[in-house]
Amino acid sequence: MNRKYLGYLFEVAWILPSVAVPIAFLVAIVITAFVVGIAVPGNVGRVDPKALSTTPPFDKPGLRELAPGRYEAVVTAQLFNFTPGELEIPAGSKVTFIVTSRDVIHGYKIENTPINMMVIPGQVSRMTTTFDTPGEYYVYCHEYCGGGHHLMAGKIIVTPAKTASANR
Ligand SMILES: [Cu+2]
Repeated sequence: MNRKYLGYLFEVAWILPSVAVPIAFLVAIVITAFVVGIAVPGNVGRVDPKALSTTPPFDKPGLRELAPGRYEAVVTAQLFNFTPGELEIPAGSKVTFIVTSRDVIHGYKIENTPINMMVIPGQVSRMTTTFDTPGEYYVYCHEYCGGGHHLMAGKIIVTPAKTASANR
């Protein structure tokens, strides 16, 4: 084997992966877009952040019972608090959080739960979880949003589930 041929092999060893890697990326994009159906947020769940006070459900933020044990929590984030700042939820409830921002990008994270969302003006963030353990859950903004960011917090109070003796 002469030196020239070795040099050629070395060249090919680099050219092949440098062609194969972008092709693999392209295939991954095509699969996620058309087979798995992952896409950037569309028009579904968009709102006008300046018109939240007249746009349902954000015109009435708070907790709504949809069915026994099934709740919907509508929350708005703004500099530097959440509305409502405090929510009381009976233990065992399944809650869907529907959150948007009035001004800049915020975060919505509830400690010890999977709820961890970006809150983007104009976009509605939605996530569901079940609260099994009574107690206080700290809610905080985890996207730096300005001078009062470190004060931007809320609270979820999970109350012990209603006992059988409760009136129906
Ligand atoms: Cu913040």
